[in-house]
Amino acid sequence: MKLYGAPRTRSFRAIWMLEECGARYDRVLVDIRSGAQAAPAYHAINPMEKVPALVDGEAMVAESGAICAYLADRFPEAELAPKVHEAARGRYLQWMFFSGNCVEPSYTEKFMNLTVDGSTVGWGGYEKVIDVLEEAVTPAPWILGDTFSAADVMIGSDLYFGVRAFKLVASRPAFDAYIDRCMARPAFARAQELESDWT
Ligand SMILES: N[C@@H](CCC(=O)N[C@@H](CS)C(=O)NCC(=O)O)C(=O)O
Repeated sequence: MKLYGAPRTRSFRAIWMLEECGARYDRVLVDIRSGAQAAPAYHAINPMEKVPALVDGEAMVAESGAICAYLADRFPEAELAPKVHEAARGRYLQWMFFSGNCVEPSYTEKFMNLTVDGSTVGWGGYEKVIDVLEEAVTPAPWILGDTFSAADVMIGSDLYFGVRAFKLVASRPAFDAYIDRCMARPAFARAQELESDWT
């Protein structure tokens, strides 16, 4: 299994997930700061020419959310996703998709100081997304309740980057407590080390 990525990018989320799974994998640096993502060999892996991307035998997966979902299913023994017949699978999928469909565009809205009509845009607007995230992480400890899942890797990395790393999102007590819980996971700490030492 090979993870293609670069330091200080969304590759962090994929490494965190690989570490949660206990996967054996190689990290392959795609030097996006010098344009390596446009090489034809990498284009064949991710036509968007962005990182991260995962290659597992014949399987190729790009998009960090899809990589997390793929890994949760690929390593069922890690128990990072409710099974298909379990009721929790519904909320699990909801939060897996909420990250890319709502959190990401809401961060872009905030970062670019855009004015949007919340009932027209699919993500409902930045303030709404932040309020919904606060509600989601309040019951604790994890987004599905007692069980940590790939949905926490998605939402946890969104909040870690939004609140702590980029300080784009004003913190709230529920965010701080949730991010602290995420950061206390050994897999999160290993991912931080591996990502910063990616040469
Ligand atoms: N939706 C993609 C976004 C990936 C993305 O934007 N990656 C950035 C780094 S965080 C990148 O590769 N940028 C290089 C470029 O666009 O040339 C995902 O979640 O994987």
